[in-house]
Amino acid sequence: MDKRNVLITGATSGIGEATARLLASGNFNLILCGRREDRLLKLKQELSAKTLVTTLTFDVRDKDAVKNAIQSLTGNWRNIDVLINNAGNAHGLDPIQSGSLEDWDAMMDINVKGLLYVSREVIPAMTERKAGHIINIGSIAGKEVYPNGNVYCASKFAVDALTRGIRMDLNVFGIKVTSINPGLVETEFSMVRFKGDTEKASTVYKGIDPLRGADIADIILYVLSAPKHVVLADITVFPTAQASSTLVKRS
Ligand code: NDP
Ligand code: 8X3
Repeated sequence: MDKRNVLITGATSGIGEATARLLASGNFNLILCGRREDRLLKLKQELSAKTLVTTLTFDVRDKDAVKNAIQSLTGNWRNIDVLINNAGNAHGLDPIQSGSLEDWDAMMDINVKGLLYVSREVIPAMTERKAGHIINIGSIAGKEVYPNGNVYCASKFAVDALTRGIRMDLNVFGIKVTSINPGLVETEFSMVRFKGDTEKASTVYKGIDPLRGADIADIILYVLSAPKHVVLADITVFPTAQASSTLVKRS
């Protein structure tokens, strides 16, 4: 079987980077995306020993940049078989009455509109070829709201709704759509949420054995390994210590 071309947004750290590393050893060519070009180039250099890798540096908030980047792909790279919409973050953890407008804009613009811009650019070639697989990285925050999670939760609820809507619209084309909804994964996520406050960030994972990016990568590989007639539609995954957004057993 020919190698599949996989476009991963947010490949510069955490879940996206771990997924790139795992898929590089499989039957996949990689289009790695993110804003931090130095990291993309370093990863490309490393993974090129295993598979074909190209990089696209853009901010998913910038619709022209998204369009230009994806349209700059040439040759076989234009045939994107798998789109992994992973780029995203939480910004802040504040009650609604004192939340920052900049944080709210960032979450809605990146997690929701960014996912839409990338999807809109990639999907038409999939519908033309009547083939493809879209994997959206949602969150348990897109299934349950938690205190002070307000806008981040809203952005991930939107991702959940979009995943379902995209699945319906693309059903006629035989395109698979999967949503993966993790609980606590130790990545740069909390460093971003708490704006570089290492103390606050490490508290999130204190007393538990959290998920790692590599755990989500394993699930993505499993999802991509299913036979043609099988789609894993919606997966929620927790570390064993977690039972819901708010119920976590800490030592
Ligand atoms: P990281 O902070 O480690 O990774 C986030 C990635 O998103 C980075 O590669 C970053 O790249 C990219 N990104 C952020 N903003 C932009 C932007 N404006 N334009 C382009 N790329 C952007 O966090 P995770 O790996 O944990 O997060 C990945 C996904 O998983 C997110 O959607 C997150 O909501 C979701 N998630 C995470 C959980 C967790 O507990 N960690 C749990 C559930 C879901 P760069 O900065 O280079 O642009
Ligand atoms: C990330 C998981 O619980 O921090 O989406 O919102 S949580």
